[in-house]
Amino acid sequence: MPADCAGQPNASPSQVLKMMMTKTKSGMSLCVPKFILRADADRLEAGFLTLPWKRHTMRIHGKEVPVPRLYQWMGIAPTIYGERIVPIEWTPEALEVQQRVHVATGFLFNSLNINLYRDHNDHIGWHSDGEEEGLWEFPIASVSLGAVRYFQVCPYHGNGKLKRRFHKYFGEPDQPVALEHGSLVVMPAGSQEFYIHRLKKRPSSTERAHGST
Ligand SMILES: O=C(O)CCC(=O)C(=O)O
Repeated sequence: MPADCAGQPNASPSQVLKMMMTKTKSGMSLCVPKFILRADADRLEAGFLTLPWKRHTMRIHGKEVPVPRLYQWMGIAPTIYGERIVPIEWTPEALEVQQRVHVATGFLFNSLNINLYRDHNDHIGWHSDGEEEGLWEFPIASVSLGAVRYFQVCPYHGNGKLKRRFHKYFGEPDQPVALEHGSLVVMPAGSQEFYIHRLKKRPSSTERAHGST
């Protein structure tokens, strides 16, 4: 059974910041199911759904294959799948999420990647967020809006470049965690080096979009 998103919802911002920045070998340091309450989460979701969505492609066996989700980016832009991302202007909804996460965690995130999973088939497989993006050094906070989807982390013991192919380097995956409408999950600083993560397909669901910022 997937786990419910349970965490340390009553921790103070300074305790949360410490959990986010200590480079303990933990895949997920914080999970708050009702981080944003229903009415505000609905409003934010409606605003994000109007973004001019884009789609990455990745090269697999010499072919360009579309990534099964849409994205947008605000703030400091990285290179992803070999493509230099062109960020768009921060929207009011994005600034609000940045501010809410800042208040809750004490950390002012400088960029926002927004993913739209259009239906139960959209997903992202096992990966970690890139060393070249500087993300191994910083925590990653993820706010979810829309249909519930399941997020999972797994210890990883190999050389970063071999991540996608060599399951022999994977440890035992944690229980998948339900990302509810308005929930917050944090992967702590340094976790990307030792953990991989994924957002699973949800074949039995008929619900529509899930977005993560
Ligand atoms: O959308 C999510 O919750 C996961 C996103 C993710 O793993 C990524 O974009 O690297």
